[in-house]
Amino acid sequence: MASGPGGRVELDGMQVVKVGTNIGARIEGLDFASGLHEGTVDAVADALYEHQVVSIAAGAMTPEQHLRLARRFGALEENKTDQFGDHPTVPQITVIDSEAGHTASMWHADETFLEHPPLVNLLHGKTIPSTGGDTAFVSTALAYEGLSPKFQELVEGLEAIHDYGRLYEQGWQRGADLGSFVADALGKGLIHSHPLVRTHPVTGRKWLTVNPVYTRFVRGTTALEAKMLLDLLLQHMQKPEFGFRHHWSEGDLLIWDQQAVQHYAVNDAGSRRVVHRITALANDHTYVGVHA
Ligand SMILES: O=C(O)CCC(=O)C(=O)O
Repeated sequence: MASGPGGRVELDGMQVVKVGTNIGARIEGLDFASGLHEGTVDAVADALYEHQVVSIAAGAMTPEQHLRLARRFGALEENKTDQFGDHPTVPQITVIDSEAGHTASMWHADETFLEHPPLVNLLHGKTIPSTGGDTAFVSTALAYEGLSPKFQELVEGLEAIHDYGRLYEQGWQRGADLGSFVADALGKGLIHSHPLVRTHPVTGRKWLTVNPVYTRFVRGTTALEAKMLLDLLLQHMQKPEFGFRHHWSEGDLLIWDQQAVQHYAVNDAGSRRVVHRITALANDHTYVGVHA
């Protein structure tokens, strides 16, 4: 591996180019058509952990190539969500199609109501809109590092409850008729307590786990304290300096580290947008997904 000008790192023709000051890199020089060597796949993983979000011009990457790269990061989730679509032949691929009304225009980390939430998402851009439809990110690691030492100390000892029902509760609150969905979601028992601060197993960086979609309350605090604390942390996380926005080109493969960022699918596509998603879980866990 060699370092070149402009912060570039090269391995077997692969180049990593920073595209955001604090997070985000573009991987260039890979030829998906001829297949990736094991060392190159590892170098993609290294780039991901360093930059938190990476994109690659993957062209007409096949589902098999998509699956192979995703397996580098863990066991693959099988899609069973009522919010997105199924792939006709590959159960691990989730189809997100704006024409079918699929959207995830809210800040979130995926499935944090699980004991072991997903680790990495890999989205392949199949149909890209003429304008809009970006995917936006904020770094939960930078957000932690941006807190004052006194606040870091305060949040380190706390745990929060994340639950699947909260997703529907928010829709219900906005006026959609989702009361029965909340009851159904709560009945599934998809609810877990997580420390507010976790340490990334690869990078060793600390990151904030709370997100506006699934985090319900902070344990051992009053309702007002929990509300104020969550509001403060979630607002703090939105500092533009912690963020990065990917503007899609057809064939892009966008990979992000769920233990380092939260994401938001900007719902302003000027024409149809279709992306195919694969989600990697920790290797010793399997889960049939239900959510956004
Ligand atoms: O469509 C996107 O850009 C992101 C979709 C999303 O939120 C997800 O995969 O969890």
